[in-house]
Amino acid sequence: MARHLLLPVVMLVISPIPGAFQDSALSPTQEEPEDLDCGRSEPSARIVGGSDAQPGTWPWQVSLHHGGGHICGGSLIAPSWVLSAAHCFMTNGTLEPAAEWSVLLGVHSQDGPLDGAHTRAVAAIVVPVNYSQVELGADLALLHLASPASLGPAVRPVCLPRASHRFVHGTACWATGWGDVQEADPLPLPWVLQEVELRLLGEATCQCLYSQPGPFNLTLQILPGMLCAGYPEGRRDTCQGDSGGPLVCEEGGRWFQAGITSFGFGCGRRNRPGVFTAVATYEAWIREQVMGSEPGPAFPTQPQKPQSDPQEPRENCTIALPECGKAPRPGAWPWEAQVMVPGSRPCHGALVSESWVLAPASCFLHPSSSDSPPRDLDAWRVLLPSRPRAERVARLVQHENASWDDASDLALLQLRTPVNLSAAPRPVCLPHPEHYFLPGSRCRLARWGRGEPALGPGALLEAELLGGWWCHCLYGRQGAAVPLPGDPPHALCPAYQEEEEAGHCWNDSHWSLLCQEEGTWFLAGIRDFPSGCLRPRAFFPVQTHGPWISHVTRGAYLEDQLTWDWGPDGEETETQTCPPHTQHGVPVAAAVSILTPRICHCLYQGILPPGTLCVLYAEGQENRCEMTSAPPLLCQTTEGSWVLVGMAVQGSRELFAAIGPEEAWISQTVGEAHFLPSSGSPHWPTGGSNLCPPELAKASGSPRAVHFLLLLTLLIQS
Ligand code: 4AZ
Repeated sequence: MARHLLLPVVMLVISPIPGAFQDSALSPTQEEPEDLDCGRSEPSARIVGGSDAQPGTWPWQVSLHHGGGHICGGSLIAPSWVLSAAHCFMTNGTLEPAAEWSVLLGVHSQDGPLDGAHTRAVAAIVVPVNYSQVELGADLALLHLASPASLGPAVRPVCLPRASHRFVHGTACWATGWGDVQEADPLPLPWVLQEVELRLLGEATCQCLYSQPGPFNLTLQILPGMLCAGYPEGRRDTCQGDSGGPLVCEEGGRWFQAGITSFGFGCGRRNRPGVFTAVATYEAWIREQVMGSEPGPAFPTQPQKPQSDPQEPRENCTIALPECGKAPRPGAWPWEAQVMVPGSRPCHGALVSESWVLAPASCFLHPSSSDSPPRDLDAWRVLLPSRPRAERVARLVQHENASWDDASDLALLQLRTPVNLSAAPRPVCLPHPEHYFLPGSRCRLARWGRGEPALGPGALLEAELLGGWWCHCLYGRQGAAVPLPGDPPHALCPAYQEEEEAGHCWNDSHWSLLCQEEGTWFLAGIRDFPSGCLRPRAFFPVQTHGPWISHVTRGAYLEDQLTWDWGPDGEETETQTCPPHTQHGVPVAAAVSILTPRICHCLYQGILPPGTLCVLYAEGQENRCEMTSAPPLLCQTTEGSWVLVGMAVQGSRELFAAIGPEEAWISQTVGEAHFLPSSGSPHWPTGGSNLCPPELAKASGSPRAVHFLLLLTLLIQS
């Protein structure tokens, strides 16, 4: 057995199978007797963006059950062998016992009696010993069945490619499975096997696509032994539950298994094609495991070998130009849709795909019978930009919580005929649930729902998104945990400069919030919270509805995050909670101590202009001032008066410009300002000593470290 240790891939076996370890003279390239017909399916004959397969089309597809339910797919490669993915069987680095698994063969729908299907117990599971995690490759497993499958029209093995087999990039192949039809959206009853056509992508293209920006700081290396299939624009893909299932390509009238569904980033996303284990790479390993089995898997010679090694076609990955969210200029929204319902004012919504318009459900709910929308859809029309005629409506789907939850006041209208997407109409991009709109994102308003907006049609309020902490705590409950970046926010707060300058308060909720990332507009929020004139106003986030929208529309433009560089602050994962007394509209204060000029000078290594005040946040208050505008520094005198002592130095939460030196100028400019006698503001001699404790200079910016070092410094001095 020591011989195995010298091989590049060794195996892990949980229950040894006689025969699996026997030496054999069969060389990997030797022709087997053609006793096992493989890769043939009945000529009669989700996966994301797929459709129901016809029974008998994919007779090698098996379902692997554990704990009474479908977990992964697999493929029958010989009467006693099933090929699948290693990650299906590993928990915390250990293989699960084979006895806990069963293999369902010849299944079409997994609901109800499994007519014509049969089950086999698993005698052993074998995984390459160099498998550790999907991203590092070797994600394959062999299952030895306790007894051979009964072959028939619905149960047949697939052909395996030899190591020398070359699948040409761009070839249309098929993936199959019972996996989710969208991210976190399981295949609905009756659980019919799904099929989807995927194109093989070359390694360079795949690597390039995966290098495009995405929501997480994702670096994926496509390794030898992996292959990618899908489309740069996403939409059609494998998903959770399809893992272990086959990706097959037809050649010379036979189906060869090119890949094993392994992983990907999300499902159906643009620039994130599915990653598969390249079966041909593992010919030797597979042969070694199945040695001695009669009949074993078939590795037919490639029917028509490509002339030369397939070159990477000139598919570059510049597709990245999104098809959604591009507007010629702010306010000229190519997705603006007006739904015309006889007898009422137009309702404003947004085009989210070729066939679907998103709009408030409250536009269509009858006030007296709030749950039942009108059914006279024949008379409804939708006006879209640059379309000569109004579109007709085929279907209205309301959000299930629409009638009682303002945050879910949404409906989707399906157009009878899909529109041709071009510069206009063009859909708006929708955010995934974990989209993180960066504080400071540029946002605009777009009309939403029914009614006359208080502002003129030309009003184009530009806003800047405020930080989540501030927004959440202003509108949320005291003591509530603030959602971390990556968790859906409860509210989005844009700050509108024009509104603040104009000093007026427009108070209606006929707006949606559009936010821009790299020139692409996302529908970020709908109708504002009932907030009166409280500013900043808050919108209900759309991102929590992404799964519902993609489930209904099967192809709305849920886009990857385009700006994802959160910087060091964004990586903080500490839970933050709202302070106890957040009253609407009351500014949030944090307790600080003003440091002596010497410590201030030492902390910042003498780079500060004279008169700069340094502060130290009290324990637990470091995160309280997530403010976009400069906070003032106020001190309370012993008599109880509050004195303005400093103004924040831009970009810093620790440094303030002292007001004191500007006293003369302020007095001249604002005659009425009250200045307290000098005791009201701290006065220390300026000019720093050079005697700085060496550690202090390194500690600026880290409140805990400063606390600790200050304590140390004081102890040494005393
Ligand atoms: C999974 O979790 C999974 N889109 C499988 C395939 C893909 C993503 C996830 C590829 O099993």
